[in-house]
Amino acid sequence: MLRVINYDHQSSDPLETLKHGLNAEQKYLPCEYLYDHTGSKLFDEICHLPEYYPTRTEIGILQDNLPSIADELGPDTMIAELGSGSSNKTEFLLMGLINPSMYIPIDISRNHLIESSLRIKRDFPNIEVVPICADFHRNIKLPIPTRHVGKTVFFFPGSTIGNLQPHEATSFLNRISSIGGKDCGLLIGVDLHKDKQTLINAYNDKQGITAQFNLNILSHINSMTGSNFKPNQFKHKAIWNEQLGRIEMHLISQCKQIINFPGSNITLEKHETIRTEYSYKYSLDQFADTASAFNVQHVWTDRNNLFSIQYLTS
Ligand code: AVJ
Repeated sequence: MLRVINYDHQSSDPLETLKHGLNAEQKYLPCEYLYDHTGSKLFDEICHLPEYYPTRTEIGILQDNLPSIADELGPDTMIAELGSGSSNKTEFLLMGLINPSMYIPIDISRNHLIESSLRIKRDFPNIEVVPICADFHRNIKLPIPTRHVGKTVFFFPGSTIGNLQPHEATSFLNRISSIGGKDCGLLIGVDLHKDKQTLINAYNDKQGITAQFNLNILSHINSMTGSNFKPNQFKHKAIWNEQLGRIEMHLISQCKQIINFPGSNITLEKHETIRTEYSYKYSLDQFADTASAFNVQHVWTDRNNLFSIQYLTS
């Protein structure tokens, strides 16, 4: 039996949010719309690309440092994973920890959530698995454990934090710390600054999978709203914004075009862009400042300092 905790958030009208972004001075679409069924499959492909270093580097750091990570987190932990998806990295973590007592995957996608919860339950019969179906950007409460547990530790891998602007990341982590209550921990994957070419290549792969992933957001918006974006009238571009320390993904309009969008038409000039994602990269100092609700306890990196896994406590 799997007990699923559900949140039906009165989320703000998605049409209004999309319309707002498409009428802004720099047009944008919220990056969560990259992940419909096709988008999630393309993202899985991205994670295996030779140019896309984050996934394999993060898994390597996790595997190479399990005893040290387990030692920092302590025994009997309750692990709450933010945006658990298919919980791919979780198994490595749970395998290394000392007698973890509870696993709480939190994800908006019900199918992913149930499928991965059942898998973790089967593979770790001593761990109580209590999935929460919710948007972790909204307010949620963690279940009260049925047996004595050690620390409550949020697991937030993948450098998903990089999608937020640093000031948004600060308030997001503040909120996470208050959900966790006093003395909670955060085990987080944070992508690091590095040479420009490595960054550009990671978001402009040779096979064009990232381009497909980016363009797919338009098909997703079309099927959600009935709009008529023509993906072949756009080109993918990812740039490194040196000053702000972030990769920006854009879709460049190849001609002047007018899109029918429910309630309003959207005019795009030739070469005008729609921004679809930020991916911020951090120095260790910058991240410590950004995560001001927490204190950094330990940072693990790979030998090339491409990526970090960090343990922080409130
Ligand atoms: C999952 C948000 C961390 O920013 O690297 C990969 C998403 N976008 N290629 C990232 C992504 C383009 C990824 N995050």
